[in-house]
Amino acid sequence: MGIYLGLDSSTQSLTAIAIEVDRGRRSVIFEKSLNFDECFPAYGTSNGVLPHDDPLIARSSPKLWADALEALLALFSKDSGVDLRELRAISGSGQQHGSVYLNASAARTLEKLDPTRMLVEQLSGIFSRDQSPIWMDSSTEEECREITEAVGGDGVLALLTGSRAFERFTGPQIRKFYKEDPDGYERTAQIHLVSSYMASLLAGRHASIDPGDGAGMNLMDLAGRRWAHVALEATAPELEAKLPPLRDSWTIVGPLSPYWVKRYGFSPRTQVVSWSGDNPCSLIGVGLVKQGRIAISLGTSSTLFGFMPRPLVDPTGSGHVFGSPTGDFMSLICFENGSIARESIRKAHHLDWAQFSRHLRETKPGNGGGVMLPWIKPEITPRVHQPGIRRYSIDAKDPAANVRGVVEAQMMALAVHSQWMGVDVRTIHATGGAARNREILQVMADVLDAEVFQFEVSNSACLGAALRAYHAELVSEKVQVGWDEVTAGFTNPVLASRIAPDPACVAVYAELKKLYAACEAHALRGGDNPETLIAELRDKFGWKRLKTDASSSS
Ligand code: XUL
Repeated sequence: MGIYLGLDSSTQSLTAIAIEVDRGRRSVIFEKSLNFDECFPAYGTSNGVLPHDDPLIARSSPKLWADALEALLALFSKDSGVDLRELRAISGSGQQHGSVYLNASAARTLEKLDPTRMLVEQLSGIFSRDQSPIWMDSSTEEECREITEAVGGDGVLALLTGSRAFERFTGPQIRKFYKEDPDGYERTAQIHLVSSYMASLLAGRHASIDPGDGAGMNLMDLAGRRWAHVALEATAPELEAKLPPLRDSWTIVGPLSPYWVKRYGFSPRTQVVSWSGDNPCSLIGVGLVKQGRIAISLGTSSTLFGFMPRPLVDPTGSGHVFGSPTGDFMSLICFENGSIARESIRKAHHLDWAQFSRHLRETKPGNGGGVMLPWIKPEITPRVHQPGIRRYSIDAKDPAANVRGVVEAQMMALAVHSQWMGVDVRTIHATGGAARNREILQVMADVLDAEVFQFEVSNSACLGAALRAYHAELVSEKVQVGWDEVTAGFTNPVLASRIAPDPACVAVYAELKKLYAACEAHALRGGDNPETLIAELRDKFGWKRLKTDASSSS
């Protein structure tokens, strides 16, 4: 029998899932989450992000993540009922792109952690930058331009690294830090991703970066899985010396540090396995270990992703190719306005989730020709720097129209912007917190014209991390095992959860998607006012005219 622990250091919380694997028997035996805002209010985060006057800047605290790690492992060691001697390996999943800047004292501090003191107390001297830019930051437009020019254009960078330059990607963030605080950059000995930082805290030594998360930096040669020198040079001087090595996702970083062994009674034989990004981990957690299906994760961000045997770069420039933790590739598109946009509409109309769902049930697909662009935060896909909700033919005060508006917009954006992947989507694996909501998933099925399945474990990133820990241990013991075998019994969708697309609704959305694309074009690129199109749809589907008919934004 073996027990494997997965941790997920996401934007808003730290979660743990422990799995037990005993020949035929496979089960999740522990699951617990600590919400950053609620459990660690002293850091002053809101939805896991530190306050800042500039809406384009989004940072969090690496000390908060360390505090959460200690609190969760303390709780796991005391309350899980797990025999810690059976815990073979721990791996994790980190919010992608976020970076942590450590000085030269970090290596020694990590190695000599004192088990009589709290972790975070001992870390105060190791940072060359107190705050970590995270994936929601979109303040590096200038740095993206500079890097792109230096490497020879969007296409060159995308072919090399899997993505054109994106504001939230780690390379542009590093360049901004180097330009704004050259002394701080000089003092930086090691730049970690959230994933490799958390693994370093567990192992008491600097951990490597895996190709899943490394591909979210605009710094990794995607096909070669090594640092891309031309990109490093375009980003900041002496950068390679400050980056951890790139290693396979199944790399064993080392045994759990004596700190955790002495302070909380963990076994010195428990291995720390390389962490990866949350989306690569989710790919494993929903069982996408070969081509054919896609998954949609409805978390803080919305992401749509799929397994890819060979890297196929997005010619439209909005998608990414990352490494898959299986050693292959994955395609992904990311939308920043995920749970925060749904939550903000829900709160603005004083609804609980049951009322939110009721509005979805009781309103008709197509929203009477109304379209919302719910860009409450700056948006990644499409690129939107000036946040604000845009409404077309939706009354800002009508709760039902706004609920349907936000959900339909999110699903239509997923459909419209994923076409480059060229996947004929028949089946979607839905994951993330909001994938528990069947009304939201019905809209997903109808807009994307695909069957949608739910999973027993909604945090697929965390489950994927636990499965990666299991896989790495097998690899280290030279056991020949396929990913199908690793994931079997954990990642099968719940067959009874199937949500089928309704052909009548699919027909409505086929038209509404065109309207949605026209609204995006109007809002962002000065395209034609979509009113004529709205009127045509009203005639076609017999929808009534709204009093507040003109395009509105607020
Ligand atoms: C992916 C992305 C987000 C974060 C969320 O590129 O930016 O999905 O990984 O944690």
